[in-house]
Amino acid sequence: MRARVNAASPFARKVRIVARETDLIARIEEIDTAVSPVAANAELAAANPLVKIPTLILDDGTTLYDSRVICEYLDALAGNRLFPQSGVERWQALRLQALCDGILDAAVLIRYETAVRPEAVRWPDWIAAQRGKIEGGLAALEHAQPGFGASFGIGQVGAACVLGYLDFRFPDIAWRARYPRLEAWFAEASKRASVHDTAPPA
Ligand SMILES: N[C@@H](CCC(=O)N[C@@H](CS)C(=O)NCC(=O)O)C(=O)O
Repeated sequence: MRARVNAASPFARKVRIVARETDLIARIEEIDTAVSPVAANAELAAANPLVKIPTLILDDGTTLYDSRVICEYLDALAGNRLFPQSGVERWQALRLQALCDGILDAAVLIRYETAVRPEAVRWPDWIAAQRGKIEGGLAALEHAQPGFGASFGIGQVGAACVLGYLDFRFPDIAWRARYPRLEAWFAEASKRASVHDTAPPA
């Protein structure tokens, strides 16, 4: 399998962590792929009409996207270690994943608004509203459902990607000052090889 990813992408990091947690990494070639929301990468476009990473290309040429689909596919291949298969645990895990993906959506939108959109047409209200979603999401994560810290499943994969991305792109958010439980949890989670080895560039 080939995975189109890059070291800065928090969504790609979800897949990179899952590939390591499931021990499938030896079967996956990670291909560093540059993306821009305003300049389509032609090679990536051939595999994914949405021109986004992560994209997984299976050995038979089938492509899978987005991060949720790829993570669950890899986990199924490995015998379901990270996605509970049924019951309340499954919905809690999927909701936690959705919460983390939503925080990342808001953060990536701010990143594009501030790093890609020309300064003359930036929209401060838009940035503030997305920032509000990040704060609301972090508060919900801090008080997440019972069991958040007790295991490492797809929700926790997402949380590690959120906190790592905020440290990488938005140090001004200084989330540790307001979310002590997340701080303690992330310190522990960062010791996992899958999290440590996929950290964004310093
Ligand atoms: N919902 C998607 C989001 C993926 C995404 O937004 N990836 C970004 C990089 S972090 C991307 O490829 N952006 C290029 C673009 O928006 O055209 C997923 O979970 O995989």
